[in-house]
Amino acid sequence: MSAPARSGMSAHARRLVRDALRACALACYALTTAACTGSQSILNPAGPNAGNVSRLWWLMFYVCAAVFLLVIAFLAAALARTRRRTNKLTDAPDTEPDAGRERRMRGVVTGAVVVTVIILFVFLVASFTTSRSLYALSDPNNLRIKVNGQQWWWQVEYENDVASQTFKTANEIHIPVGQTVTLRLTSSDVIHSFWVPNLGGKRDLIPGHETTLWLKADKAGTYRGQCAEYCGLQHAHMAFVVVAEPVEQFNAWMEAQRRPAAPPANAEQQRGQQVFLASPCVMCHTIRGTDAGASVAPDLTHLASRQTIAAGMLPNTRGHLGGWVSNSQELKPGNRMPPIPLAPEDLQALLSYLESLK
Ligand code: HEC
Ligand SMILES: [Cu+2]
Repeated sequence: MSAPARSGMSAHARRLVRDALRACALACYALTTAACTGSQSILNPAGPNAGNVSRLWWLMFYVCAAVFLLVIAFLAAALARTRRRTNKLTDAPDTEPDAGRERRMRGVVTGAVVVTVIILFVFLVASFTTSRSLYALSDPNNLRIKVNGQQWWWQVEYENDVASQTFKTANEIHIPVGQTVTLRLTSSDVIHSFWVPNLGGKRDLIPGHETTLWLKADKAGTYRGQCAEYCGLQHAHMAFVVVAEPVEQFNAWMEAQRRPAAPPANAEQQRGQQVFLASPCVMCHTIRGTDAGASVAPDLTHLASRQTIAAGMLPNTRGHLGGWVSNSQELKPGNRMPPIPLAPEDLQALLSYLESLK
C-alpha cells in the first residue's frame, strides 16, 4: 500500500527538479542567443552607462543562478535521503542520535543566513556604485537636448545659446558618437520615463520638475527607446530611436534640421502645402518657413527625414503616412490627433508635400 504512494511522490519530486532545471537551461539559452544582440537590450551595451548597468545585471544573474542551482541540488539531495531513510526504517530503526542531527541542522541554517547577508550586502554596494557611476558623465559643456514627454510622443529640442541655432524635432534623437549629451527631461501631462536600454538607465519625466540624464554612445548605431512608466492608453506606442553617428555626419544632420522646410518643388506639392495651411493641421503642428507655428504636436519641418511616425509605431512610408493623416484614431486609438476628412486628391497632394519635407 505504502510503496506505490512513496514512489509516486518521488516521481513527482523528480519531475519538479527536472522542470526547474529545464526552465533554467531555457532561460540561459534565450539570454545568450536573443537578448545580447538587440537594438533595445541592456545586454548589448553601446556606452559607458549601459556598460555599468549590464555589469550589475550580470553579477546579479550569476549569483542568483548559483543560489538557484544550489537550492535545487539541496532539494534533490534531501529528497533522495528521505527516501533512503524511509526504506531503512522498515528494516531497522534510524540509529543517528537526535542531538547530532540538531547540531548539524543549526550549522547549516546559520551558514545559509550568513551567506545570504553577505550576498545582499554585495548587491547593495554594487548597485550603489553603479548608481553613482551614472552621474559621472555630467559636464556643463555637454551638448544639451531637451526632451519633453507628452501623451504619447516625444518632443526633442536641441538647445543652443544662440536662439536661431535651436530647433525642434520629434521621436528621433541624433547624437554624436563618443560625446556625452545632457538630456533635460520634462513632461507636460503625466509622468513618463525615458529609457534607451543600450545606452543607459531609466529616468522619469515629471510634470513641473526637470530631471537630467547623461548619455554617451561608444558605438555608432540606431538604438530603440521606449517610455518605461505607464502613462495611459497608448503608453506601449510611445517609443523613439536614438541614432548615434560619427561627428561629421551628426553635424551635417544638425545643419539640415536647423534649416526651414524646403519650399514646394512642383504644382502637386504646392497644392499639398495649401491643403495643409488651410486645414486644422496648423492649429497643432509647426512647419518652419510657413505660417504653421503651433507646438502641441510633432514639428513636421523635416518629417520625411525621420525613420518612423507616431512615436516609433509605423515606418515612415507614404502608405502609413496616408493611413495616419486620414484617420490616425484607427491606428493609434485615443491619440491627440483628431480625424480630419480630406478629399482624396487633397490627401494625395498633402502626402506629396509631407514626403518632400526632407
Ligand atoms: C488637435 C491637434 C492636431 C491636429 C489638428 C493635427 N494633428 Fe497631426 N498630430 C497631432 C499629435 C498630438 C500627434 C502625435 C500623435 C502621437 O504620436 O501620439 C500628431 C502626429 C502627426 C504626424 C506624425 C508625426 C510624427 O513624427 O510622428 C503627422 C504626419 C501629422 N500629425 C500630420 C497632420 C496633418 C497633415 C494634419 C492636418 C490634416 C494634422 N496632423 C492635424 C496633433 C494634431
Ligand atoms: Cu508611458
